[in-house]
Amino acid sequence: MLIQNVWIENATEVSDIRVTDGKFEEIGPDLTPRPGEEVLDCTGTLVLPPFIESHVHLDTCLTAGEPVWNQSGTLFEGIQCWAMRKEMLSKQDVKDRVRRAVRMQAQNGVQFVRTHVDVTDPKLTAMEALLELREELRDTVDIQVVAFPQEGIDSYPNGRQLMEDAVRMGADAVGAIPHFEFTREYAVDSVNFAMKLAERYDKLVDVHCDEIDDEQSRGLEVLAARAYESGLTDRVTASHTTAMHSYNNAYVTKLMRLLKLSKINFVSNPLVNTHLQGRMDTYPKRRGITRVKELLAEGINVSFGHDDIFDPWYPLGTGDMRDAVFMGLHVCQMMGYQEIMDSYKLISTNAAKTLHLGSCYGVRVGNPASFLVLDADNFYNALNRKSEILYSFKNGRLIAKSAPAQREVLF
Ligand code: 17E
Ligand code: FE2
Repeated sequence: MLIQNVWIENATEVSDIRVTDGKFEEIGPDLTPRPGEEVLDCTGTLVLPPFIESHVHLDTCLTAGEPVWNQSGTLFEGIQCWAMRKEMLSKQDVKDRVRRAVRMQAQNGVQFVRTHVDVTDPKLTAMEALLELREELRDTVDIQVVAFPQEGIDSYPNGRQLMEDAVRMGADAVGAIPHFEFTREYAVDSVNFAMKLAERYDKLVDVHCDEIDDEQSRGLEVLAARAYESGLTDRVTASHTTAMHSYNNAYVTKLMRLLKLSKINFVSNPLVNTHLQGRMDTYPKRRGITRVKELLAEGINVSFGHDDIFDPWYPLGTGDMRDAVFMGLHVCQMMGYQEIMDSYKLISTNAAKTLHLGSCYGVRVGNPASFLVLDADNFYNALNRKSEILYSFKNGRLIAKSAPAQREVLF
């Protein structure tokens, strides 16, 4: 197949792309169609690597209001609501919801997903469902599963054993939630436990770290120190880190050295943490988003996640990663021309590093032909105009398409 006349990742010159046997065979200007080759004229469109959801909770998706709505809008009431819904879980229920959510994501150009799955459940129902879905859906979406202890590791009955069980069942990554543990001592111990577990089973690490407006929440320094000392380095990710918003600048300056040494990745979730954080503030209200701009300026890898699709922590969402980018650019004040232009990397290239997808991700000759075609000339305009994703190809196969909406102004 020959895809003609596209701008690849904001390039100013157009290229053609030849896809053969599910791989990028050739990329360059004016490729000549071969006899009998399918030709797709994409003049005026933008090609990007597929979008990556680097942080979502698929097990909780599409459950908002069941059985009760989160009235306060806090993380902690969300955890209570979910604890009630968790009692009603069946594997079928989880699978039905996740299949629907994955289709919503696919419609929005998502081809890779890292999902946290709550393992503070003696039956590990959601974990079992997600591991089965990871296999069932593997032709359309690559799913990474994190064993996520929503109600704590050391503060939940049998928490350590449940974590290890989930890893033995086949989770790809180990989580933790230090800011939710009963004490600071538990917080530190739980991070140490998670890191050791990951080392023992050769897993990645992704910790819900300091998702609270408490400037005293210092799980991040523990995680980064262990990542550095253990050599796990960029296999480790700190998600949320919203307390960093409230840290004093002297501490952040000191911390930044360790963060750089540690090589850990960060995932920020601008939609959800704008909504959940600052809830105990009067005015002024803190935004509670981690210091994305400053981390990026230090050369630290940061991606954006959506975090939730219509669940106890977030009542909206269609699985569109561009919503997370749109919100993130605003609240992080990253609205320079080049920042907007490059912002697709927060849901593609940077996220690929976090997920450890390796060099086979990206629009390059020899790689699997996974890419998006957007109805725009560059990402700045695509984001601003909410341009359609015309095609989503995965390994050379079309998995989603849409046509630009017909709109008329009648004056
Ligand atoms: N659980 C949690 O601890 N934090 C979140 N942001 C979500 C679930 C969505
Ligand atoms: Fe999360």
